[in-house]
Amino acid sequence: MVESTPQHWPSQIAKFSTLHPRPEGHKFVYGTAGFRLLGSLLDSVVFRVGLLAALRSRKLDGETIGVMITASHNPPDDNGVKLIDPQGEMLEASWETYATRFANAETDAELANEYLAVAEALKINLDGPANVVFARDTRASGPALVAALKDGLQAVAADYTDYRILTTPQLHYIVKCINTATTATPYGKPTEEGYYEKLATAFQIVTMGKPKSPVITVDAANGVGGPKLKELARYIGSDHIDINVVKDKIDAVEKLNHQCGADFVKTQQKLPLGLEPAPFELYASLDGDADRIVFYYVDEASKFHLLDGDKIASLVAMFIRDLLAVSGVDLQVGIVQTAYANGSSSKYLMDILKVPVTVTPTGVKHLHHAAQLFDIGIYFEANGHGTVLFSNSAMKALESFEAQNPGQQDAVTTLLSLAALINQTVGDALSDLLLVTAILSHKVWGPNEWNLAYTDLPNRLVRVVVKDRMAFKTEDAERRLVEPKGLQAQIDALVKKYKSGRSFVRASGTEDAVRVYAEAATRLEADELAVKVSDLLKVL
Ligand code: NG1
Ligand code: ZN
Repeated sequence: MVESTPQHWPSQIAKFSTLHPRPEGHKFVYGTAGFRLLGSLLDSVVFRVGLLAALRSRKLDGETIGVMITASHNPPDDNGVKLIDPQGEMLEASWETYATRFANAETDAELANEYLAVAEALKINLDGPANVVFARDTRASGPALVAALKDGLQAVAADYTDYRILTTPQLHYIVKCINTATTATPYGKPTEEGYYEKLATAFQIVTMGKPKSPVITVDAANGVGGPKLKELARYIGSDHIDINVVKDKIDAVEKLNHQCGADFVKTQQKLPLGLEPAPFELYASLDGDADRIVFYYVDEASKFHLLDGDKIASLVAMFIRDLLAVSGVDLQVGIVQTAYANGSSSKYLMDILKVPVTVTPTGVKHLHHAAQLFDIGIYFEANGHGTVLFSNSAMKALESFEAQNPGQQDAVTTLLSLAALINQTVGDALSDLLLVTAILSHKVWGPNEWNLAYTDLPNRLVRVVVKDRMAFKTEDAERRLVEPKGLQAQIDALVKKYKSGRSFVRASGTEDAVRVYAEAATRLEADELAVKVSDLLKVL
């Protein structure tokens, strides 16, 4: 019997918590991707996230909070959990601390006390309603973690809906739909079907009268994106789009992200295992929860060409800038990148397209917030996670614009449909796939024409395991090290020796390691610089 009145919750939390014991000696941290580690270590964490989600909803007068269980591009045995705020955004930063505190409470009683302490400190009315929705990806550890989450929600009498298996961006979409349902600008129908209908309709409008793009082959990383993309393509119809999904074995759980998927292709800079591409045809890879996408193709000499997040951002920036110029609507477009953006892309965006570029620390929340400062903010991480945000005032300007000629009208209609096509909550591989396809069909471009905008500087990303990654402190959007002292000067001295050289070191937010990034004029030099900077870390 579960008690629904707040005075019973401390004892109820403690009681339920005994079913979800905290693994000893483990320190959990809510990082840029929420909690992420071996699925077998997550049971207590997910139970406690259930408690926190309910508390967050009560703090916000019953607005719906999302909980996504996924470890994205990580190996199949990992899992993770993160919270989604009411507008479909990442959890507000100040609550990451509470998440970490809950996860690390030593005893069941201490956990119950933490709960009351946070409720009191934030003056949360525990008699108020709590609404939570959740979903998971295809990992084997998912169902048991969902059971733990439900226990957490029941312990504090939260109302919840289980959306079962979804991509991460689909759950973000649903959260925003629920919380905007009764407002003047409802985002859409809060169902998986509603998501497909919205994207399919927008895609059909954006591409109306344009030639259908040639087939795109999509590697779904053997994850949740496979079946969802097929469903989306069905809604759009084969008259409008031709998508061939490969690596779609969601039942072979050990194959998830294994030698395929967006992270593999981006970091290895090569094709997914077993893919035999036809020259100049477009290919794409999703990650395990379908919030990242990268594109690629091979030329007549079978040379591999990657079209990553920077190339996507550049294509989209060019397209939107040109549409705005034709429409005559005066809106400011801006780009947000991280230090991992290829130097050539930033140069192209600033010098050729003449759009302002902001650089933020790694982590989608930073990019998202910076993009909100523009009328139309385009943000992409080089790894393929990104989206385009249309501000409320941009939407109003477009909706109320009185076109003087059919050309202007067309451009405004396309811009408005883009706003519907592009997921406004978070980077979304399926939505981004449609966005790129639509632009290529407008331009009648293949991947080669797209790739011509600029030539990437050869680059290398290396993961280095160190004794204490927390010793690495950065400034200037993570581009320079402040600590360990003296290291940045050594990096600078190395970089100076390479033409177009650039390198930086930062601690990963998702793994116990630091990352070294290096780029230079040639492949050989980029590799050498990466090795030399990595060697500096080995002596620490
Ligand atoms: P960390 O582990 O902090 O480098 C990685 C990605 C981020 C972001 C997060 C969340 C790189 C270099 N880093 O972060 O961009 O996507 O994972 O998944 O790609
Ligand atoms: Zn992901």
